[in-house]
Amino acid sequence: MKKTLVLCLAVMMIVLWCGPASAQYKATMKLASATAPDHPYNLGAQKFADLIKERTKDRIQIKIYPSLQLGKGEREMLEGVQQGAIELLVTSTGPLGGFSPSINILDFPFLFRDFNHVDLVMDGRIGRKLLDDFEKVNIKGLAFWENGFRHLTNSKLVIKKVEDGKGLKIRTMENKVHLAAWKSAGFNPTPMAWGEVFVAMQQGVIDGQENPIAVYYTSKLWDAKQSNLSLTSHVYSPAPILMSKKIFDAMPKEDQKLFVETALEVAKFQRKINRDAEENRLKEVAGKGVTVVRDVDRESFKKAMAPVYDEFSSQFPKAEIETIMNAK
Ligand code: EAX
Repeated sequence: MKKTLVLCLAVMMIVLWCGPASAQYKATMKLASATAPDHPYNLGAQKFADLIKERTKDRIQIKIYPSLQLGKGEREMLEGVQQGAIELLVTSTGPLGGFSPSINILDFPFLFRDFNHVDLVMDGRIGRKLLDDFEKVNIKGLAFWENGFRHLTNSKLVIKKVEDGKGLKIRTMENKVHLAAWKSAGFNPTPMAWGEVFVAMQQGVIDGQENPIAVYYTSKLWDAKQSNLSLTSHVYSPAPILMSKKIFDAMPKEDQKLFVETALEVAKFQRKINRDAEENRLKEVAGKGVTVVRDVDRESFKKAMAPVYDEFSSQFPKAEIETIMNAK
């Protein structure tokens, strides 16, 4: 009895002396992305880094590496996260299906009605499940930040309805659902890592691509002959912030909780700056001579891309899709 008491006292002394485990934990981490420094990915990343630094009283420092500084594409950087060489990554869903297949359910065209619908699903049970599925491949899903609704651009012509773009050579992300959607729409799509797209468009290897306004604007795609921007909003693009599970698990519980909570908090901030900037950016690029097509016949794209739902119905049954579509 006396021995046990002494032991407990000793442990208590050590804990009091050393303080909670987190007090000892110090780290410097890298947070990577594929986009330009002023893209909302990196504005969110800086906010996250600042909050983590403040809330851990400088114990955890996070340095931001935008513009593919840590890899030639999002796939390669995600492999770095799996190995623990890169601690954190904000990425599109482009190559993610190759790591966690369930995430591709978010890549179906015209799945989301609007931003409210998006927030409902991403911040709800479905979103959390899709993030947690990454743990099977040594990746910790923290939260869903935003890329945005994607729009079609090209160097050749004004596109209002899907027929206008038949046979056009466009780049898609390395994403089987996106590729199938554009094939079904009669375009000539080719998957390509983001780092290769700008030069491929400048050299006319491809005629067009599709991305949210923030990517179009912060990557200055009008300098790559993308003078026609059709507001197709044909698919919503989330951007999960992912962490090396090895490094996440090595952090004290308090810090793990802090990372998840702060990532969820920054998601609201990051989505807001992305959405609030869109209209002004459209006006600005129109001022640079870009043809911004607002009256796109979206129904023509929706109809032309609809067959992909059947094409992948064995992997993504109708019921699962409808659960997302009908979320209110
Ligand atoms: O994540 O590859 C893409 O088109 C993505 O939208 C871009 O890399 C930002």
